[in-house]
Parts: sequence; structure tokens; C-alpha cells
Amino acid sequence: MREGHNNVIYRSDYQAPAFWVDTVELTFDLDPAKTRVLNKMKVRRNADVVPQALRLDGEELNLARVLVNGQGTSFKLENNQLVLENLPEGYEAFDLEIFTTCCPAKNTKLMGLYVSNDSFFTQCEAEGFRRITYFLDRPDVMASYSVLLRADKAAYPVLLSNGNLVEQGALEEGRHYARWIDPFKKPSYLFALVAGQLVAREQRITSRAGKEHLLQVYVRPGDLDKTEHAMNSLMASVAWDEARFGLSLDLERFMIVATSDFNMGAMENKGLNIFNTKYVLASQATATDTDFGNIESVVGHEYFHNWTGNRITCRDWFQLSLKEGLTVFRDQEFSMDLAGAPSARAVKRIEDVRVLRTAQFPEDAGPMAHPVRPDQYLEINNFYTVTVYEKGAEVVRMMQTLVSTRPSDPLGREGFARGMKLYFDRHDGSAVTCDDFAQAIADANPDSKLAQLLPQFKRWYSQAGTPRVKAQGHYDAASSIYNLTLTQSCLATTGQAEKEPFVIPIGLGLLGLDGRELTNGMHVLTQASETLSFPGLQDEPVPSILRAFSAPVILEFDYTDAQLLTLLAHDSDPFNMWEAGQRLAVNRALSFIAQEGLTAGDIRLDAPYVEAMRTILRHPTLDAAFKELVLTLPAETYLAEQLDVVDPQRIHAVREGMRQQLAEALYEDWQWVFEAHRESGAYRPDSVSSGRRALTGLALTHLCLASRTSGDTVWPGKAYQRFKDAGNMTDRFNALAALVTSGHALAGDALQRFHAMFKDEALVLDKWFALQAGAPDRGGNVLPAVKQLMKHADFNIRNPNRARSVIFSYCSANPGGFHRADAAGYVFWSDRVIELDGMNPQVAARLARALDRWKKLVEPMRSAAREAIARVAAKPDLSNDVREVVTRALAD
Ligand code: B3K
Ligand code: ZN
Repeated sequence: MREGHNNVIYRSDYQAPAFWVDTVELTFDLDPAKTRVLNKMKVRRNADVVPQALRLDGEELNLARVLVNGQGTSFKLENNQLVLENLPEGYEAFDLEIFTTCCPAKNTKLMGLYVSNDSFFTQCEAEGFRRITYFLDRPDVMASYSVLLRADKAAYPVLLSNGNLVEQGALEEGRHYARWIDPFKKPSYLFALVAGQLVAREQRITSRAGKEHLLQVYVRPGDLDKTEHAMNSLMASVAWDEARFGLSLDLERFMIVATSDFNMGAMENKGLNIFNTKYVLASQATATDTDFGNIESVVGHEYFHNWTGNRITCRDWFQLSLKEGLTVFRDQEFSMDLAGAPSARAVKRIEDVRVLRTAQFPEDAGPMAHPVRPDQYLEINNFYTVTVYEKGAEVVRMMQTLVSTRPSDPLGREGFARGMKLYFDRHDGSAVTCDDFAQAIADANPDSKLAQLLPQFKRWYSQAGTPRVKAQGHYDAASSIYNLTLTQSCLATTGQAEKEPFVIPIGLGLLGLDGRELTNGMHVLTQASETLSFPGLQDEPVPSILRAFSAPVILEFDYTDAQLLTLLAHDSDPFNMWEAGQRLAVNRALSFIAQEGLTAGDIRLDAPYVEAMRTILRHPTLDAAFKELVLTLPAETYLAEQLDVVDPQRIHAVREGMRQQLAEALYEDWQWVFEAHRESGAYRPDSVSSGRRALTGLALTHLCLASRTSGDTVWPGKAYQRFKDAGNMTDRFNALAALVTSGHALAGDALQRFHAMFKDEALVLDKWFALQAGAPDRGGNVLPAVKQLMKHADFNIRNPNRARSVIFSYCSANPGGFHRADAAGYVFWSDRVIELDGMNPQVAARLARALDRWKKLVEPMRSAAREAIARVAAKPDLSNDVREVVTRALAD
């Protein structure tokens, strides 16, 4: 730690640990009020490091005993560390025994050992293990674990930990025990235990290699009928990793356990993944198609961590993207491969890019901007970000692209799989860096662009900010040559004033005026500016640039409407076809926003745009899912990113006005869509039928919106009927959302019925809360509704899912409702950040980020937002989590 930097941790300060822990034997006597933890370790000096005191991390623990080689020893407690200075002279290795107690029932941070619904769960990543026992709580200390769990048998019949169950039995006084041994060494952040009244869906599988495995999904009794999809997803994950990367399940038993109190999505503890119920439980009655898709990808993600994260882990937390970027890339590929058809793959790609551009691009341009491999942090939990995850995945994707050397492997999959194999050959069982990963991928593909450009390519890991690529075309009729100049730049970010050029793979096609494809290829931009020449062209072509979104950059090209309409109608690359539609919409939105005095009611969309949208809607061969993506207008946050000064109210009014126009101008087409895409037959969450449901849902919303001006009540009536009769949650919820979104009088009644129908289904109630907190604002009506929702008997701020469903849905996902001229939204926000920080700093810090982009706001919102942030910052005793976010937000 450097002096005077307020506990900031720097990547450049990394030092190997002074001690290794070879084995850990833990004994737990589980009790909600006072759990006893006996920790027996075999510790060894690291001979490569100068001799020094042993410092073990510990937080909120009651220390009862410390023994070295069975003898009492002197120690001190200093800044959440147990310091042993007088280790026995000459001992290179010794036994260390530590006995502590903790109080899981009072653990509202949900880090370490905590109680939820009368069961015990743990969360250790990143630094939660130190809340269970004193330890070298850092990922490069990998140890073998043996765990003995003891608890009351009636209250906690199921006792789980990592690895294999080697022994279990009864104890006196109605207690019982279970002993688990993990055959693999692991860092402390992958430790887990679960104890409680749980039931499991079980599945035995045989791997390609002929080995038998037991898969289990544990849930509370009563939820078993909602575990089939998670189990299917797990089986698909096991098969996929074997088929695509040759990586097999290395454990006899693989368990997933669901809990309803969880700070994030899920956690990849070795052999014992712990999940938020949101990413496990699904039935057609309670979960939407989106939920089914999310479960598939999160189950895949955590399972894939077993190799990318667990077998090879991070040397230090700055390397987080080593496991997260790579594993997100793997889960994206998994979902795409399961989706099957090229068009369904493209839909998944568009959805992923949408997340990147609406969440990561703003992060990269805001106060929390950081490189994929950050250089410093105050609180590591703040760096589980879309930059580390999603941009990190794009960096891995570019590596795959850049190891394609043969036409038979255009995406680079073979080369990338070779690189992964070398990565495991070199580093299996160790804790490594992002450099080690990139080097392995390059070394396995010595003839690739990646190998040639590796040092420059790695700037993606070290430079923050989203690069811009400006493309300018020039056609010379006399010589029949088309020149395309590509110029890259990247704005300064905190601590990084100047940026060096990136390596940017750019998928590039040229279309003739008739839409015919003239060329298609990949150009790798490495210089600040390069000009490409295309000879022998009879007319000026239409460039299709950054096909498949081949790099996480902002592409600037002054497309004419005619060019965009050509791309929308003819591009062979589905991503750029969709992108053309988005650009048409963005251009219109920006011009409406710029027109002084224009109100939502004045908005008129031009006929060519409306016709183009009609053509897509009526297209005979395009997928329904793709149509839904094209007809969905760019998000308000995406529009905001295109502007220097942001008036969220105006953006909201313009987008709503455009949507209203699409509703009215395409009225008959929406009707046709609704009737023509009706699903019949049994519910299946596959890509084709979920696409049809998504499109009919969009149609229903537009039809209800159209009725606002026509006064026609037929469609709201149909929506209400569908809401009542629907055979699955997707259709039911879409119908409810159509009524709420259009503000129809039937919405209130439908919401009440919905609540009554699902009052015992926590995850469905989360949707009910979120829909209301995220509803389009009409005259400032959402904030009072949100305050009312917080008084509802079913609201509980301590449950992260519920807090997110109300507070985050309003502050982070409803810009039109949140950014109020009277600043009441910001006051609400600061109250909630402070309130949450007292119980759960991780959740509070996420909420704190809702005002990241305050500097772009128009006055008086800008000053009001600043005041609200300053109000939070002035609060004494803030957690590091929130303090880091608000301090950065206020910095110049
Ligand atoms: N590795 C965990 C995230 C842990 C977050 C800690 N604040 C889930 C995942 O990315 O798979
Ligand atoms: Zn992950």
C-alpha cells in the first residue's frame, strides 16, 4: 500500500505471498447466532520472498484461540489482520490452528457465511472468506480443503461443501455431520458451504470419456418442479465444453444450489455453484423466455468457470477479466451454438452488443472508466463491471478473430481452441495473468495476426475508453476506385491522457447500389489512419463496416438515408442490417431532440422510414426475433450517449413520440403481425417460438399505444383477455406490460389480479414491482408510485432482488421518471444509497452508479445531481464501496 492514497490498491504493487497454505481443515459447528469455526492449516514460508510476519485477513470475527504447532503464540490484531510475528525460529513449515466464531444471522452484507430463509449459504468472491476465518485471502494462495460440517439434523438436513462427500453420520442431541474433501487445490474465494432444508433434482450422466457423474440442483422444497430447465442447461453445458474445447467435468459430483438472497447472479464455487434463484427456477407459468435464456447462459457461465477460473485462476484481482472476460465469451458462444440457425445466432449477437453499447460504453466514458485489466481499486467488488466482463469478452472474441489463418476457419475457432489447449497445458492448476492467456493463444498460432501484433493488441487490456473509428469514403468515377479511409482515436480517461492506436479487426463488405454484395473480408486496422482502395467499381458502393460488430468501437460514418435503406434491405450481415435500422432511428431521434419547442405530439416520422419498417415487419423470410429487434427503438441511454448535453425528459418524450408514431402508422401491420405469429401447441422456450412471442408482445404494445389516440378499446380489451388466458408467463407478462406501458385504464385491475395470482412466487412479484417502477413516466407519476411500492407488504429492502426490482428499476432503468426537474428522484436516490450502505454496501454501490453520467445532464438537473452525490459523499462512515463510486463521480 502506498502512503497517502487512502487504501487504494495498485496493480504495480503486486508481491508474491510470503507464505503458502498447503492444506486447510475446517470444522464448522453451524448455528445462526454463533457459528464456531476451527481452522487447521499447514503453512509454509515462500522461500522466494524475504522473511516477514504472517498476516492473515479477517473481518467481523471473534477470535478465541491461535496455536502454532499446537502451542499458544503471541499475535496482534491490526487493521483487520491477524499478525504473527514470532514464528518459531527455523520452521519453514508449521501447523497453524485458529478458532473463531461469527454470527451468520446478522450478516446483512451477504458476504462470508450468512443465513437466508433459515438455511446457511456462503459467498466468498472476492474477499468473503476472511469473514469466515483468518486466512491468506488472495487468489494466488491455492490449498487443499477438507471440511467437516456439524449442525442440527432437523433444521439442517442437507450439509454441502466443495468436492466429494466422504463421510456422514449422526451425532448426539439430534445433530449430524458430513465431511467433504475437494480433490483440487483452490483459492479461498472458491470455498463454499450450504446447510438447510433443501431438495435436489438429480441426474446421472456419462461423459464422452466414459466417466460417470452426478449432477444435482438443490432448491427449497416446493420449487423442484422449476428445476428441469436448469438441469437441462447444465447437461448441455457439460456436453458443449467437451465438444468445443475438449474440457470434461473433473468431479464426480457437480452441484447447483439456489438461494433467494444473493448479491449477484451466481457463483462458481468449485463443484458447488451457488445461484440466485432468478437464474435457476423456471416454469412456463412463472418464467419468461428471457428468464429461460438467462438461466441457460448463467448455468453455462458458472459451469465453464470450472476450467476458466477454477482450474486456472487469477494471480491477483486486477486479472479478473482473465476468468470473467473469457468465461463470458464462452457462455456467449455456448448460447449461440445452442441457438442453432445463423439467424438465431445473429439475434444473440445483437442482444449482447446492445448490452455492451448501453451499459459498457457509458461506463467507459464516465467516472468509473477503467481498463479491462484495471490498474487500481479501492474496493474490488466495484470492478465486477461490464468493462471487465463484457468488454473483456469482446477482447477474447477479437483474439479468436485474429487467429483465423485459413479460409476453412473464418471465425478463428480452430486456432482459438488450439490456443486454449496450450493455455491449459502451460498453466493448469495455477494462478496466472491476462498476459499469460494472451501469450498462449498467440503462441499456439504463430502465423496469425495476433502473434504478429501481440504487444499492440494487449493495449485492449491496458487502455480504458471506447475507441472511435471514423470512416470516410471517396469514389473516383474516372478511375473506378473507391477509397475508404479509417481513422481511429480514443478520448482521454482518468489517468490516461494519451492513447496509442489499438489493433481493430474490421469486418468489411461493399454492396452495389442494387444491394448485391461486391466484396467481403476482414481488415485489421493498426495505424492511427489507413486508407483502403477498392479498384474496378462501376458505381460508388455502399460500405458495410464493422460487420458482426467485429470490435468494441464506435463507428462513425456519414451514411445517407439511401445507403442505410440499402443496408437494411440487403446486407448479408444480419448485424449490420439491424444496425442500419438503428442508425435510421437514431438520426431521426437526434434531429427531433435538436428541434426547439417540438413536443411529443408534433413528432412525425417520414414515409421512407415508416415504409422500411413496414417492409421488415411484413418480410416473408426474416425471423420474428430479428424483426422484433429491428422494430425496437434504440434505448434512451443509448440515445443519451450520442449527445454532449443530455435532457433525459426530452429524450424520453422523443422516443415515446416516435414509438407512438410507429404504433399508429403501422397499425394494420401490427395487427397482421399479432394474428400471423400466434403460437399454438405446447410451450417451448426455443429461439423460434420465443421470437414469435417477442414479436407479438411488441405488436400488442404498439396496438395498445395506438388505441390511446384512436380511442378504440378493442386492443386493450384483447390484451386484457390475453393477460387472463395466457398459457405461459411470456405472453401473460407481455400483455400486462402492454396495458401498463400504454397507460390504459385496465392496467390497474390487471396489476391487482397479477399480484393475487402470483403472491407466493417471489420471482414473479419482482417482475410485478419492476414493471411499475420502470413504467413510462406520465407527468411525474412514477416516483410517488415507487414510494408507495416501498410501503407494500411484499417489499423488503434487505432482499437484493426485491430492492433491485423497485429501486434500481426506477433509478437506473427509468431515465424519464428518475431525472425530474424538481430533483425529487435524486433525493430519493441519495436516501436509498445511504440506507442500503448501512446493510449491504455492494448493492448500495451498484445503485450509487445510477448517477455516473451526471456531468452530461442539462441544468438544473446537473447541479441537483451533483448536490445529491455530494450529500452521499458527505456521510460519515461510508463503505469503501460507495465511497469509491461517489468520490470518482465528483472528481474533476
Ligand atoms: N464470479 C462471480 C462474481 C462474484 C462477484 C463478487 N462481487 C460470478 C461470475 O462471474 O460468474
Ligand atoms: Zn463469471
